[in-house]
Amino acid sequence: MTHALFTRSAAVQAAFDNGTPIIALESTIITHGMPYPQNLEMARKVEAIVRENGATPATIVVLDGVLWVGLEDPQLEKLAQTKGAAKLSRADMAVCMASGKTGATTVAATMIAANLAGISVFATGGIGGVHRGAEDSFDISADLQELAQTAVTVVAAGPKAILDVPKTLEVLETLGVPVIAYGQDVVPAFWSAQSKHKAPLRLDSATEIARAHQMRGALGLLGGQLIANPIPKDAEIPNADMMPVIERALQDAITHGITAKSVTPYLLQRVYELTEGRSLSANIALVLNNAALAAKIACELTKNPA
Ligand code: PSU
Ligand code: MN
Repeated sequence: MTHALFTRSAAVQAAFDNGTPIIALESTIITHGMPYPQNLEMARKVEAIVRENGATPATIVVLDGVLWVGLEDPQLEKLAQTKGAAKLSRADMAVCMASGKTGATTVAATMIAANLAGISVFATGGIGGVHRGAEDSFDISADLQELAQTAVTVVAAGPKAILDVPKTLEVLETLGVPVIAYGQDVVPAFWSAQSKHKAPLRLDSATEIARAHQMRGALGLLGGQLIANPIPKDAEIPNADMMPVIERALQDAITHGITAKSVTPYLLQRVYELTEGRSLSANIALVLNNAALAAKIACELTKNPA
């Protein structure tokens, strides 16, 4: 079970040996994206939904220098209560592993690990992107570069609405990353199903998404695809309600001098406080919805291998 670079859980190893579908899941959402105990509840529910849809969940994290692909429940429980885990992206993953430390993987680092472990589909909440005010701060998430170079299909509810969504879409286009809205013509806005931004691409079934993933590989194109899956209507917070909350959270981040890696966790926490928990319920609902779609895509890939 131990490979040179990573360790698979028993369930992920079995799925790998049997050639059954596996879904990668990230851990930053657990350690930096949601408070305890809701983070643990979310992580368990996501794993359950992946299983219900015919795939095996592989939560990815670095624990004491070991890159895990799939966790046993006691590891998940411990991780959800871990304070001070690093937030790992492409830049810091190797240092964390080499120094025997613990770090949670962002979208970028999870894609790297998934690709190493032969996993093609990954479900999360929202990807990082171009932050508002990036013209001054230069704060652009490494998630975008990763999508451009690592062949994993990422299912998310769009870029997080705290970001500059049009600039994020422009950068993705420049990098050659397909942004595919699932079943609608506009890019979803994380907590809200709709936005005013037209989606560059649209597909309406898991089968077509799996086919597009394979077609990219066949064409020899580097990189993955971003599937923008709208939050279910009954769980969404309308854009009009979220706008003032996001504005206020962004102002507070400036007032408190929040920069770099702390920006996204700070904004998510502030939005949670300002919505009195409503944003968290929506965030959990959209992650579950993404996990179900991701599992269906992975099943299609297994059914019809390229
Ligand atoms: N999706 C969520 N909550 C999160 C994240 C995604 O619903 O906390 C995390 C992901 O790990 C993503 C990161 O990669 O936020 C983006 O951070 P940054 O903007 O610092 O690149
Ligand atoms: Mn950043």
